[in-house]
Amino acid sequence: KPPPKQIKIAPPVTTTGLTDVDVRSGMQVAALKQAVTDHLRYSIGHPPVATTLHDYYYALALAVRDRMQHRWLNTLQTNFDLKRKIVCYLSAEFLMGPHLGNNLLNLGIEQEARAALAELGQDLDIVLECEEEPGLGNGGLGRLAACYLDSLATLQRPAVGYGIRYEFGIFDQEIHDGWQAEITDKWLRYGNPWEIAKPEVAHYVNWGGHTEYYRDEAGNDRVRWMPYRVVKGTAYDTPTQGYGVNNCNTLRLWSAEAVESFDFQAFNTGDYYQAVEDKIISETVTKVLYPNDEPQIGKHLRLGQQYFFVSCSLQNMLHILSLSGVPVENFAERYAVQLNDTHPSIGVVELMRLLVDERRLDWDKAWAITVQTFGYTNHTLLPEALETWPLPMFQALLPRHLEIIYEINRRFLDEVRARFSGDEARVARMSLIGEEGEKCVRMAHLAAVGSHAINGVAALHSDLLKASVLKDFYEMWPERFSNKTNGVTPRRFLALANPGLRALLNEALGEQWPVNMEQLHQLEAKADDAAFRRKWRAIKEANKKRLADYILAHTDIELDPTWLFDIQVKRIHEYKRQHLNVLHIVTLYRRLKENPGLNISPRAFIFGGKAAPGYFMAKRIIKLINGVAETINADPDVNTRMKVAFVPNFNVQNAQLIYPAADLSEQISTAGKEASGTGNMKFMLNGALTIGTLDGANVEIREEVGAENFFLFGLTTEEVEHIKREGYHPTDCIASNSELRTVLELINSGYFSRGDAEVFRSVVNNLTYSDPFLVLADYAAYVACQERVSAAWQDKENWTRMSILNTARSGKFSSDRAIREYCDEIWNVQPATVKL
Ligand code: GLS
Repeated sequence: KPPPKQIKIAPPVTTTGLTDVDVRSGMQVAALKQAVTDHLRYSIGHPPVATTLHDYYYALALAVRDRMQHRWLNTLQTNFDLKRKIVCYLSAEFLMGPHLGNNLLNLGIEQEARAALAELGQDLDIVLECEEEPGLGNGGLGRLAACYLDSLATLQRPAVGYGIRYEFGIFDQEIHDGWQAEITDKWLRYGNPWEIAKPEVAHYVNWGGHTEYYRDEAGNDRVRWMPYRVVKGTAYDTPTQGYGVNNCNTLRLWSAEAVESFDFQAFNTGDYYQAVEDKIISETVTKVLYPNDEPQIGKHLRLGQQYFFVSCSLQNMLHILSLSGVPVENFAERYAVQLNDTHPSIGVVELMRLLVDERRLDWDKAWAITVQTFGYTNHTLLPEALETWPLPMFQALLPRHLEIIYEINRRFLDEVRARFSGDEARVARMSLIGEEGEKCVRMAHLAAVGSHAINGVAALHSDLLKASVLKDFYEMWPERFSNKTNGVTPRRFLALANPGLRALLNEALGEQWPVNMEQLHQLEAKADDAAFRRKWRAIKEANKKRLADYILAHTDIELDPTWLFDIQVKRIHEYKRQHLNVLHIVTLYRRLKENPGLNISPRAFIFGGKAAPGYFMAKRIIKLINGVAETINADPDVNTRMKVAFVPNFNVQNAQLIYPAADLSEQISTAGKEASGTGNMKFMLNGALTIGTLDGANVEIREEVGAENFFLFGLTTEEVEHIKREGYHPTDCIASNSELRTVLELINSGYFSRGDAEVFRSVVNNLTYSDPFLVLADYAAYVACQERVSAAWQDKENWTRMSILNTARSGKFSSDRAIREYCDEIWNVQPATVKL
């Protein structure tokens, strides 16, 4: 066929005088209004009588996406033209949160959109609430990936986030009679205006079967993988807009589909039902996110998910490389691939397979490219979270990969023996195959061997990594190790979440602080200005009012915004010690009951967080919080001075209401257990004071804000280890502390469970006879520290001073700082300015 004739089409002029170009890309009120109207009519198509609020949300989202599309295409073209190295962030989770508000902010068109909707009789804030957030992550690890995408685009770094398009994200949590109930997250139910399906961008992924050896035309021995099943992965792209720049990067999520042609055999033999069943099996790969945060879940399907998205992503990189005419030998010059924990670490083996089996590179060359390409971030030291896969399961799913692992391991262990001759114990410890008990593949070792850079996520964590789980690897390759303290995006978690504070900061500092957080230091001088402090307090109180309204609407619990808001929101886990918080609450409750005249600072204790559905103790802790809340909130002797609320379904959307409303941030994990934490940073940014242990990034938060502005308590990592080594007996803590004993007895008696003494027996017994996270060992120090908090709260002016200093000194915890460090020290990726 001859190529289509080139014709020039004049942009049509609409009745409002806007050109079509303006309607698709104009940033003014009139263009946005016309765009919303057009999308209502042409993309959604409900008659006016049937138009819903959600339709307005959808139409505005599409209008915003059009504006991003324009920037996105320019970004892709610029990156292509400049031949820049690209960051590929491989993550099984991206907890993006609602897009619309953030995209309006990053494009700088919030006011315009608000005005456009107002002209259509709609309120932007109400329309924003219609968005169903994509909860494609469990907690900190997935949200970190989302913050990093925001910073990569804002810092103009070419980047792609590669992950999985789960049909069901993290479950929605409801509270029924104090217990957590899990509801399927049908986030795609009403469509997703942010993604663009790319059915033509597809890759095929093999599963199972066996391998065959053959000799190629040149006489070289080669391996062919004869799979049992082939699954097709198709791309869904979500543009991620940088703040105040034109750069708009890509989040590319893969969705699994059946390969029709693969089923022909079944169709032809008339086995239609078998063919349909195969289709269903293929499509389950990307059905659901596993709702476990820290502990690994050793499920066959989970390994399948990991391999599926990693294989699609690497094939995609190779494909784009060849489209660009770049030889495969230059792969590592064009791509910096980061492994977000071990979940994508099968990528090390898959890249070797693609290079050696499919591109026919020789092993040494392929290995050099692989190690140069990958970086590995470790996010946890908890032993139960370190991924290993039983050999039989691994072999059944990925037979070729196991062979490659054996070869990597053989060469690697030779190296170990050459360096540490005679040390066979070390060889066994470092092997990619674990042989004590059931044989398994150790994914952290694979990631460490296959990466040129290995990092932890806070200074303390990176040090512990070198001293514990990766000690042998540190001794082998000290130059590979570094620390990259986590960060959070100040755009979403300050500018968007806290509009009151944003306005005050703009007034005090100008409008550059969201991209230059070091400027916040200028606030330090304002901390001594009484008028500024008054404004600061008014903003905090308005935020507390906003949260109190939300909590009232969702729990029927009424909180007084003048009280101290003491908040702990995060996944429920024993190491995070929500139950330590509860012990303090019950202590305070008892003190008030015994001594009604006691002078305490009135406090609202607020909790939020999901428990893994199979985590027995975490679910009891939720019930305990709700049981204590029910009793206290109903007790007129105390409920004018203390109340407890559990916010159901903690997610990114309500987090944006919660962080700005906090006076006190609870960061009370057992020292040495929380790798970093990022909630701690979001609270600090919004002017909360921290009560915390020397764990994760708390250490650096305290360093930045100054010891006098941080409530420190508890055992240090060394003390924790020492006590554990010596043999820890929680009963000793109880014997020496009568108040603690009474508190535990009260909980055990059924007092907080309507007389049913069974409900919390397991929690109390666990603390009494085992207490793996030293809750009781830290109890007395925690209660004493909380008394210091109460005393400090009495001095409003000084509290406000400390609050201002927290925000003023939070600049280090911007994800921009973290991403600059990754770009400069691991990825070697330069900015590319995008012009329209
Ligand atoms: C986590 C850690 O538990 C957090 O401390 C850390 O802040 C986060 C991001 O680095 O990663 N690891 C994990 O498996 N889930 C997390 O949230």
